[in-house]
Amino acid sequence: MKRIPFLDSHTGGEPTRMLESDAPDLGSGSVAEKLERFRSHHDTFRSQVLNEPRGSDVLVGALLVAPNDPSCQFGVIYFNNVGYLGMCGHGTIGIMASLSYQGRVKPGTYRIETPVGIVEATLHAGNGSGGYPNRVSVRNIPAYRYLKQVALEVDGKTVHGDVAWGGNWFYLVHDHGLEVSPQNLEELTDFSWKIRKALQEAGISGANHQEIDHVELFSPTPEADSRSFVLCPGKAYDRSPCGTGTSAKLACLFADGSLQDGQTWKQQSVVGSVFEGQVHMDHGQMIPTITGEAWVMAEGKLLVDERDPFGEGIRI
Ligand code: PYC
Repeated sequence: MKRIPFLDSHTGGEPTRMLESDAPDLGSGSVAEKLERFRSHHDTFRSQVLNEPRGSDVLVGALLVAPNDPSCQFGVIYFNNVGYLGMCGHGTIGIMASLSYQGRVKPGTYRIETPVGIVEATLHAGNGSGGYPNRVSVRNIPAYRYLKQVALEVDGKTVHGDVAWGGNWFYLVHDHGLEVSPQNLEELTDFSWKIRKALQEAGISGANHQEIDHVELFSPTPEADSRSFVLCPGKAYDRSPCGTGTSAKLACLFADGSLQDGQTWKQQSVVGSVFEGQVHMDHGQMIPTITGEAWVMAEGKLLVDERDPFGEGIRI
């Protein structure tokens, strides 16, 4: 019987499963190199701990690994039901709150090596209702808008979207004509998935031909500066406002002159949770910072019986 310790949290409704011990040995080198070893040689572990029946399509995994950069305290690889993420904003808030719950971090700033660069996570003082500090600001890697208002034919209508990088690639759409509400999740999912496919068919990608695997649909809301529905690569929607998606949004606003250095932007998710975001220019690069709270919700050991026909998780 294999036993894999985990700690689950959620950030604005979006879950993160933090794992560390009893994981495959990914060798030495940078976190980006470890991710490649994970992907090529240990993908079964991803499916085992994240896919049904031990996990679900919504869950994001966060494997803590030793950082290569000596200035970092932690390294992390994020993954989901279909593959791997460059960065994950809600996940970074989630692991900081989880480490805080475990007593491994105190309020202060920590540097974390991810496959796409180093982020800084600040755990704020003050206890959440669980009695541990759980409010976190993530100073992300530089974000930028790559393409502006790219037209796309989807389901007989034309939408326009910016292509932006916030640690993952996003296509950000305002003129979709759909209601961004929890009552409309099926239609939002369906349309966003069609957008994703249409982007592929039209050969529209991020820089260096990288696939745009996240779609964001925005609408106005009286409760924040904007509300969004974010579709993730495995067709699950993000219950949080999406940290990397909010970063991409901030990059577009900043590029349009609609957001100033240091100004706060409140991004609400389709289920109502809110991240606060700001941008700061640093050496000519636009650096987003995202703030939110996470809550621990389960800890234990996943059990994998070697005779279990679904021991490797259900891969679709
Ligand atoms: O918060 O960056 C994020 C994220 C990416 C995918 C799911 N959440």
